[in-house]
Amino acid sequence: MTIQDVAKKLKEQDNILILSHVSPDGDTLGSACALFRGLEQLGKRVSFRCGDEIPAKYTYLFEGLKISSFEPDFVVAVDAATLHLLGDPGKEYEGKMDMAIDHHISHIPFAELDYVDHTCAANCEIIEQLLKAMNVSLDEAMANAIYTGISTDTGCFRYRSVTPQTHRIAAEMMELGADSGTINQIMFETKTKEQMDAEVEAIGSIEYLLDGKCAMIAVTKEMMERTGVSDADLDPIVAKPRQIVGVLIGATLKEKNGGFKISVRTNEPANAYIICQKLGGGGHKAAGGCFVAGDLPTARDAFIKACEEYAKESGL
Ligand SMILES: [Mn+2]
Repeated sequence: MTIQDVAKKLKEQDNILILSHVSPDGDTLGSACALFRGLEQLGKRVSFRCGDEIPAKYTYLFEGLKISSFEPDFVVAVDAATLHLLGDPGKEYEGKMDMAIDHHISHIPFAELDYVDHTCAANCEIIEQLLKAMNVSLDEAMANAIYTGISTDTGCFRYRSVTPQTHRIAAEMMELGADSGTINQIMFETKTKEQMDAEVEAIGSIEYLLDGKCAMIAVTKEMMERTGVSDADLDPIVAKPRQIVGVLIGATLKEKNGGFKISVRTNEPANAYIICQKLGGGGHKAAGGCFVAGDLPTARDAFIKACEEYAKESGL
């Protein structure tokens, strides 16, 4: 299926619901908001849902959008690698999902039509191509949304997933009026005091494994409650362990829903995707995630075992 086919299919629809994944990030929300605006420009009735609350820092993406609820004829998920990642709305439309647009190499098909391009650093790169294929005239709000997705999913253009295309699309969005300076300041240079307190504590919990090739930090519910930090505010912390010289595998264990969500970030040649797969998760080469039920020692042990197994197999 080509992007033209996706465009044609969407253009045939009139009542469309867009779904973003849970723990929403700039890419899933940027994708949803840009697509929402594009479809509205084409005269479609559009709605949006996300299984989690939208963090306040993304409010600008939704400016001027009227999100009403109606019975959709067509449901499309953006930036979601699995049905499970869509949370409650995903459960509701299980088996009735019409389209999924995604860029994760670990994507497990769950919709009637799956369009996956894992050469894109951000799902918003696909959305930009899709809007053009639908002959949408991109406006400033769409440009801000697409820029946000690209910038946030690439750690502000630092990750290895970035390609010349990534920069070209971002540059084009700037030409259309995307406020890159403000967006990047909000996303990368702004912290709440609670966030800073939680980061200090989390970094204090650092442990080194595999002769220093793996660094691990943990965030417990108790720590989150005591510092008052929100779940979403902890996202930037997952980049920290990998920043240490000699560390190939950086992991952050965050307590959630009766267990620990493990976010893995790797340096070459380590592969986050393979490690996370061992624990039922997925992701990309440099970034992956998985979930282990139980208390901190259980999650820690499971992760260490997965890393040791991976190190043996790969000769890390
Ligand atoms: Mn993404």
